[in-house]
Amino acid sequence: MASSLESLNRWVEDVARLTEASEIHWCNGSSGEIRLLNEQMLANGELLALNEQTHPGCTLHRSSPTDVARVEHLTFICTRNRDDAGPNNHWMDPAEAHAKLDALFAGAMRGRTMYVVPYCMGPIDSPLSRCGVEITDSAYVVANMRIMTRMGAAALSRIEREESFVKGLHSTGELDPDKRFIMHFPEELSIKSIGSGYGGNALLGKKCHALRIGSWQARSEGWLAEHMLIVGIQNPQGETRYIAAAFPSACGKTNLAMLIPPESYREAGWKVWTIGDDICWMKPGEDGQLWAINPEAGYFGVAPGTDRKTNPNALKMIQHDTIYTNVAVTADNQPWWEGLSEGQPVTDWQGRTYNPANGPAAHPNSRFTVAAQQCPSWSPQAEAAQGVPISAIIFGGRRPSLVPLVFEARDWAHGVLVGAAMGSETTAAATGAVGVLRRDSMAMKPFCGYNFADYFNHWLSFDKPGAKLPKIFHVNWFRKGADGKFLWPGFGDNIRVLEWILGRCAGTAGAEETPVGFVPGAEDLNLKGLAVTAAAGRDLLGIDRQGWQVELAAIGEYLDSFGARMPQRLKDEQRRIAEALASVPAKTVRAANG
Ligand code: OXD
Ligand code: MN
Repeated sequence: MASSLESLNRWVEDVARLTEASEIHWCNGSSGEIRLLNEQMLANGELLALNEQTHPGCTLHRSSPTDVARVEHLTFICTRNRDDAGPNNHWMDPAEAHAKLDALFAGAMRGRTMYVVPYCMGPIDSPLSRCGVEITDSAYVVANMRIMTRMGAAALSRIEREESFVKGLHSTGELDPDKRFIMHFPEELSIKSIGSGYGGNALLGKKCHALRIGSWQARSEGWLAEHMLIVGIQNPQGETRYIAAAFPSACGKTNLAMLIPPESYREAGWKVWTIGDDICWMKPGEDGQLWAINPEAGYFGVAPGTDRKTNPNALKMIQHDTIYTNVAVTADNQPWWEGLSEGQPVTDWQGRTYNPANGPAAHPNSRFTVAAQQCPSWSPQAEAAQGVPISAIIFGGRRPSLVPLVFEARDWAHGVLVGAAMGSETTAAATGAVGVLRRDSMAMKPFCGYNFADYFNHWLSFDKPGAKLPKIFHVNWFRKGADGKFLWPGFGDNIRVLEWILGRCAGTAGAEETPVGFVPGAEDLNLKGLAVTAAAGRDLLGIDRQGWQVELAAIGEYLDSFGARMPQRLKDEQRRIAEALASVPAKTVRAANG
């Protein structure tokens, strides 16, 4: 018996019998254990050593070329009632899903070691944290889980104390895309994933547990599991305020979480602290504020584009003790990816001699896995059991037109609508039509474990007497001018927008009231030292009434697409804004405190 928890032992035995694993290894998370696993993987080629002088402790994993990303079309939410999964998810009946997957798991670990990985999502002593156990036949998954979660003996003790955990069963199977499924059973708090060794499909603590099962748990227990970064902004007075922000992919979440302020701000005493770059769990505290933790202990970040200029903190962070996946390597065995200004690739992500005719040297979704504490801007508050109080929630998307640089929702219900309506426009850089808007409510489209209509209702439910909820904002770093160029410099200068946001929270920053929300006037934002012309400023902060009327109609259609479960309060909010746009004269009203 490996645990004092009978239900855990029984499950492990059942899985071992079904999969015919040749050995069972209970992971304790010790440094000796990981050293041995790494030695084994280096010996069998699952990991390759990188240049020990320039990148001490770093290794490279090359995945199967057909197994390089999350597979949304093979990801299912299996609830008894199909409507509980909602139109935002692929659904399968739980009995059918279990039968299908158990047939694939039968004998899947023959000749393989089955690792039992107890883990805790969040600080080990936090009441906000939740635990799980992943069974996997991949040593690479174990090594990644050890970085991304609090894994091992301490997590097992908590599981035994609480007698409750999320069950995740994973096998790389045959790595056959036709036999690949990521199934979630929220009513049973369990996950079954087979046929992929890729991060989001195989590190079950991350998207599967912390978001899909987590969002379900959060609804039943009164908290929120969100696809958000958490960042602390320290002002010149030495006060730190925390912001949680949701963006769809390719909108700079990791960069914002690790932002380095421009020199003038640094000299004035501004500092940015990183708590998390991908997932945020928030719960109302006794004081009515939302308190947040990052359930993860590491970053599983996209390598391409990471450079001294875009994210110097990230580049420093991944210089040592990092697992790289599907990057290219240089002649002297250093990791390399597109967008890295130093070095030249000689071997591509598939291990072939680099030839530009074969496409990029590093896979566009190549990754680094690294402990959060290695980030130069890592905040010790990331370990705080009570979490950090959230002053502002930001939603954002890539909107080349219409949507201003920043606006503030007038209240919580309006903010929920802003999050529900969130989306990104496709650009010329991607295949397909340009300027097509894809709605991705709260950046949770691939990750919400239940019906979006119920999810919006859950968000609305936080607005109750005694609640001291954060203010909600929308930002758009990607607004373009008539010449097709970005109007806003972005990156470190985004702190100027965060300063306004925190000023609004403190009641010190001015704004103009418009039908779509509170927008800063040019004089309300610190633009000192920026080459933003007055005309660009007007474009960045202006409200095009006609354009917004079209947008509101589209938002109304989107809400209606969820049918009868869509909360009336959200529809009323959409109607209120549509009516205000139709009736309010184009002039705006100044408001110091909103
Ligand atoms: C994602 C990720 O795909 O964080 O959102 O990996
Ligand atoms: Mn993510």
